[in-house]
Amino acid sequence: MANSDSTRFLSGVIEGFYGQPWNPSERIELFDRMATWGLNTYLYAPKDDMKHRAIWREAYSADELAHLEVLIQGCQTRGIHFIYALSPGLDIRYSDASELERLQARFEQMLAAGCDDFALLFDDIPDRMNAADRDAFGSFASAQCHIANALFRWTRERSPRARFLFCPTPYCGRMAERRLGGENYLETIGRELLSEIDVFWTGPEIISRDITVPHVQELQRLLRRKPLLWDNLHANDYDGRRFYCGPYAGRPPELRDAVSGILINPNCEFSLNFVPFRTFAEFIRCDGTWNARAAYLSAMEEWLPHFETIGQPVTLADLVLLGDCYYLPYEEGREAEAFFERARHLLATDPKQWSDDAAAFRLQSSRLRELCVRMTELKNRPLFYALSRRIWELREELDLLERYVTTKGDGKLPDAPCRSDFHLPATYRGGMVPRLQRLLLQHPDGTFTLEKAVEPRMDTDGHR
Ligand code: GDL
Repeated sequence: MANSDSTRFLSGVIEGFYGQPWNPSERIELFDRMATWGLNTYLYAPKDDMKHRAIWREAYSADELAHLEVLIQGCQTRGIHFIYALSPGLDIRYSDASELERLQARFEQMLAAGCDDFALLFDDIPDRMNAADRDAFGSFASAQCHIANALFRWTRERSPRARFLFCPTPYCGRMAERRLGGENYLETIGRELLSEIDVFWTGPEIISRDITVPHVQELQRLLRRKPLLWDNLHANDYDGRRFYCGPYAGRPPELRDAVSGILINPNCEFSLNFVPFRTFAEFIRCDGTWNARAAYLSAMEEWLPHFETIGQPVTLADLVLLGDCYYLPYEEGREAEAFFERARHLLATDPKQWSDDAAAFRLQSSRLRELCVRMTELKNRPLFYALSRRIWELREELDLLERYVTTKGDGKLPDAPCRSDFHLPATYRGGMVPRLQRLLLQHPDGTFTLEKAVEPRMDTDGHR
């Protein structure tokens, strides 16, 4: 691409999650927002575009290519890097020279479509080598460097200022500690991967709560280059019940100087990413301190017009309350957390100690519940469809809690147990997954034990 720049700080979005890829109009809307908000990179890497990963050797059809061309042009006219990624790691034979030719053929097609910048991703692949590859290269890291370097050189001959990105097999601190990819994997990458190639990293974890400057500086020493962050903070492909519309948080602004760029891989549902994109763009250009909550509140104000309804309007206070219930992976928003604590207090204490708590709880709960219902009136239907199943579930839980608190407050427990005609066994919290979830109990330190109900019963002498 004419304005491609091999040293520019990359900031932007990775479409890099599992599940249904975004559609053409969502991607163009993304580019518009990125251009307005000053983000410069879009990485095309949807795990379930089959030709990106599962059948990476197959070329795109004319129709598919036409769509990609529109995207490439859409980026170019807005001054955004369009980077095309392939993930051949599921079944590539590193020592077979014809595999490199296949990768080249795939890039060739994309070069012809106007793409200049590329990525080769080796995340989430089997952590073992076949015998021929082991004999040829000795290690996973060497095999991957060999193929990436060869492809990089080939690409630069055709696109001299191409940006070229690489995702290692261990791509976070925890994976490196577990020696994923083999001994000295990252050291080998640092030594053998050409220095012009950027290396992705997701932080201490796949989903990192915090990413500090010392953490990436330590990695920089191993990799012999500044890492490029692949930030999964707002990704929700690993849990279908959640989404994250909280702010970009847990990363200090100084981090920007310690990395070669930051790209965020967000919620699968495009329409739920307004606040993540907006706050991330603010973070990229902020100077000095970063106030995540203030950035969230201001982005929520900008998001509010998307919540126009055919009936009673949604207010900013409503939206913040709802957004706080779907904030960040490790943290609820302030109002949701306070609401949760109040509910917990009511369940744990005697009604005599409640004073105004029950009334306050009921008021807030019914407000939230009513808000969930009002979402059905949203004019923006894609936004409603993205929300609907999750907020339906929230509504059901609120309804049940209100019933329980009322029964408890009336002093009817335990003689007249709490029941609800809307929360019946099997249709409520039923199904194989919730049943399996109930078998094991996870503790705050991450360990698992048997749920009480399935622990082997003790005999009368205390033996199992
Ligand atoms: C991952 C995957 C990513 C996925 C994310 C969240 C990387 C490099 N790869 O491990 O595709 O969306 O977790 O589930 O992050």
